[in-house]
Amino acid sequence: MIKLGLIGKTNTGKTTFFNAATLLAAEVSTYPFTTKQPNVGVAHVQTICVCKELGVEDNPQNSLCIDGWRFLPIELIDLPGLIKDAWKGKGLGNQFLSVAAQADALLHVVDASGSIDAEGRITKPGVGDPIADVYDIEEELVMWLTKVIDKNLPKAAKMVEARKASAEKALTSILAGLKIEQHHVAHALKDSELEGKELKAWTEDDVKRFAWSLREVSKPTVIVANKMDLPYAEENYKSLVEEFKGMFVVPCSAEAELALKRAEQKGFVKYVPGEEVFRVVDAEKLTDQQKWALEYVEKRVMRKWVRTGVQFAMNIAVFKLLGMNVVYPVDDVTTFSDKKGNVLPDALLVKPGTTVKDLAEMIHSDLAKTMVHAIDARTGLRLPKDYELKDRDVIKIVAAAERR
Ligand SMILES: Nc1nc2c(ncn2[C@@H]2O[C@H](COP(=O)(O)OP(=O)(O)OP(=O)(O)O)[C@@H](O)[C@H]2O)c(=O)[nH]1
Ligand SMILES: [Mg+2]
Repeated sequence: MIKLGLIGKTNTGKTTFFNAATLLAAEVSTYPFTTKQPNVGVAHVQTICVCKELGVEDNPQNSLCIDGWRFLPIELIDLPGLIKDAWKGKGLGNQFLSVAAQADALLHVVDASGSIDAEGRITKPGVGDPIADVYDIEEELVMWLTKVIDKNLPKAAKMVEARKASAEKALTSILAGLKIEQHHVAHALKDSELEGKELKAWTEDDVKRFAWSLREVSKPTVIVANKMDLPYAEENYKSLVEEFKGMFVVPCSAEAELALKRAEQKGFVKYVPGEEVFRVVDAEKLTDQQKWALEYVEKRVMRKWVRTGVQFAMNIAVFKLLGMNVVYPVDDVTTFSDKKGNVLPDALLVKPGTTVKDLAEMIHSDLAKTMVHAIDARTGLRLPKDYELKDRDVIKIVAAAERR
């Protein structure tokens, strides 16, 4: 399953985001460092389902379909707030950074209202400096990565000397535990202009440059500008967009999303996460406080920022940064169903470049061994094993036994 990690300073709203996205009740408070252990839960990314286009009523098994939106499961990891010098092992720094490294992409949550001070304590909005906060956390990640590379570089240099591996392969092997792949290493070597340089000749500065670049390519990151419902957030959001050009900065109110999800669960409102509207079901039943809260969300968040940003931030990470495609394996190309008659039962997230052979492998290793070809269910066309899957493909895999 694709993993997204929530990182950021303490009190920026990571756990609130996590709770809104997974609807689990993990501890939230205004005290710094409330989260002591990583929380792991299942959230969903959202895409337009193929059911409407194909004119069928689906019954999803591995995912959900709500009003024509397909929600696919991903893993969300809520990390304890990072502190300055976490990379030196302060607090439980090292441990948390290794958990962050297991993520495919990161959501960097920042308090856009500036209502936390440099130490992460809640103060008045407008006091804190969200841009500096982002840089502080980035610095921690890079310093930690630098430390890991530094420590293992002699090992990689030895592998190269013994002609056991190229520099690229040797570096990949020492970084394997951090979900860093060879193409990331190749990219970072090029970016940091270290392609031809012998590993044993690397200076401290080389290692740091390489770590910066590796951090960027291996852990694509969305900046989540949270607490957009508070004063000062709009100005800070604009500065964040200006400062981090080339990155996605998503305006967000995790608190608003949580309020809407809870109201939806109680049946007070009709709300599809990520949709730009919510509707009060029965205004009579609401208490004054609930009415006030929903009006606050409507006025401060939805009307101004169109959406709460929680769903949007996860969608951006998975579809824009990681470029994932969604494919629908089926067994019957006329009814688009599985053997049990479930229509469009599964939707799978696949990396760009995934072939039908890889898809067969994802479904079952035996299927990969016996497959002969695949069929595009929309057109009935036969697809070779090395056909690269596209977004929204509906695919039947034909195995040897059922060849006609
Ligand atoms: N106004 C407003 N407050 C928010 C929002 N999101 C979170 N908060 C508040 O910010 C405070 C900190 O939230 P948490 O979710 O515990 O923050 P955290 O980043 O997980 O903190 P640590 O676990 O200590 O690192 C709480 O009082 C939340 O209610 C938001 O969108 N708007
Ligand atoms: Mg927390």
